[in-house]
Amino acid sequence: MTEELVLLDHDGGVDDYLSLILLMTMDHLRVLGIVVTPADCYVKPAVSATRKILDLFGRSDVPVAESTVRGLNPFPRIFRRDAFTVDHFPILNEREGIRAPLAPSSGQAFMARVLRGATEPVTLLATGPLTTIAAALDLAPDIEAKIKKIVWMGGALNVPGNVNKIIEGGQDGSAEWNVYWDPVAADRVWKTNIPLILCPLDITNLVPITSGFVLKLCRQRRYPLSDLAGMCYSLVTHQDYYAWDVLTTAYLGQPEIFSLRGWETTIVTEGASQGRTMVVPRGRKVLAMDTVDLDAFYGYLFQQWSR
Ligand SMILES: [Ca+2]
Repeated sequence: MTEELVLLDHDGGVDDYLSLILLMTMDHLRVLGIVVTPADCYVKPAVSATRKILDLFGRSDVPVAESTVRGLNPFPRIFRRDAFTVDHFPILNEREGIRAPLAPSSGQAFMARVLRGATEPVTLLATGPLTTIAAALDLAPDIEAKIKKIVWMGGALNVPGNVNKIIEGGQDGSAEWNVYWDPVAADRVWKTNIPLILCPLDITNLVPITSGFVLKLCRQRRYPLSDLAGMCYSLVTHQDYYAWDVLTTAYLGQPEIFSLRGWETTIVTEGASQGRTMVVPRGRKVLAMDTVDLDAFYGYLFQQWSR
């Protein structure tokens, strides 16, 4: 069996580093590169932290690229500053200098180049907005054929969104943040024929990060990955936090613990519902993660991070 080729496009939030820390434990995948989309982060420290995590894994061969796209609805600054903290974690800075290469081109150009050069279609794992993917498709429309599927943390199908009505005045609360950041980009991807597998809020609502979970991870701190993951989670224990991106990523490692369900959907790009992933008859067909074996999911995290 050939290895599955994967390109990760993340947006630098705490959850995104945890996803990277999980993804890099999956020995059956070949990670071709990592793109950082400047959404839920400040991008320089997010790129730096990403490269340092690769170095920690001994995977300094994996290139990292900085996307230069912009969103329509920026994430609040208070969410974005965690990138600076993670970039200064002691475990990521024992050694001076960074080895994992920084791609000389923009993240979107890098994505297009990697996909064009891939020997077979590539799975895109996207844990942030779809803007970089949309930009890469605009740069190089032929890469659509090289994308096997997009596994995306995004959308809220039959539950409320997580864009706060008060912080984001004028919105109706139906949008999920990764769509809301750039609904036009999501719509661009919706208009392709690329198979889409969503990990929407409908299922991520089942995986809150509890204090008990974080403390259990701390009990196995003797493993460097548990120490690092525990540090990341400690930054978010004061707020309502979910394993949004981590659950999405776990699908690549343990698809058999999930069930999928098909939906017909459209992206609302304007007005008070912009960023809503609306279920409509004859809409764009997507698959969404529908159920997950929770014990198996948490067990998988504790197992993968025991190294
Ligand atoms: Ca993210």
